[in-house]
Amino acid sequence: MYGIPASHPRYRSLLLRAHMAEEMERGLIVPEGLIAHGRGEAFDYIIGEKTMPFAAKAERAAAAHLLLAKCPVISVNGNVAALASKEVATLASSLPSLKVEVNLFHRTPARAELVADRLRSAGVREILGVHPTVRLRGLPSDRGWVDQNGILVADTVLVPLEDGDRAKALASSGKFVIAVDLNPLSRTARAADLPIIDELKRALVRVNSSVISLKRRRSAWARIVETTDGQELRRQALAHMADRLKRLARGSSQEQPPRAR
Ligand code: PTJ
Repeated sequence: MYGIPASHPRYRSLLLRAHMAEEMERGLIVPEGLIAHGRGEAFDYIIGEKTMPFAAKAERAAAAHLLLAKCPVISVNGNVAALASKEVATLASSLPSLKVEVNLFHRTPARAELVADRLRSAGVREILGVHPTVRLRGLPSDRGWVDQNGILVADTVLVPLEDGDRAKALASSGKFVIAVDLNPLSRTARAADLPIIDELKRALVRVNSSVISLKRRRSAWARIVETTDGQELRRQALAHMADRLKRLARGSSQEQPPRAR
């Protein structure tokens, strides 16, 4: 596909890049979105391109938080729509209280419609944020435009591939912020109450499985939430990356950089 030989050791990664480039040509993602994707790839390369225990724990805790929330919202930008619309739709159908809201940094009415169309084709029934009328306090960029029935009144917001200013503004307005970001050093990961240091698609699949398995175990939700320290999990991600790099630098045969995906 895309003229990339299937035998290439980084075939899946190259395929995904070609898909993202195509999404940029369609206008779903912005050129800056390609840069953000490349940054994510670099961090995932260091992590080892798989979900590590600190992420698995955060994903389970995210499910418990979303189940406990009165008004949970997932915020969707261009990159999220291009990478994981299907996973967003699956999560929204497993958790009917979850609202799906389009929120863009580089907002144009046409892009907001494109993101909404992509979500609709993936199976999301109700999409907020396409014509937002209110602003979130403390956020001067276009990300400040929010839906009065969504992020404005949300108590818990899941913000994948986010910008630090917005994560901070959401947290300062009293919302519980769950971020998905492969970069544990980002301002978003540092500002979030619960940073999930994992790749977006892997993270959403696991949050969804945990929602399904925890749905009937209401008594477990509060305990999971109380025993999870998001910032401690972020520090564990950093420690894992530092250890892995040290092992690789020593030439450990057990720890090869990722190859085929
Ligand atoms: O669609 P728009 O207009 O709202 O713009 C979206 C972008 C992505 C351009 C905007 O949000 C942006 O500039 O994001 P940043 O500040 O570059 O942050 C994106 C973060 O997501 C970076 O820290 C990346 O490491 C991380 N990231 C990239 N791809 C993935 C990821 N994290 C998890 N999974 C990924 N697939």
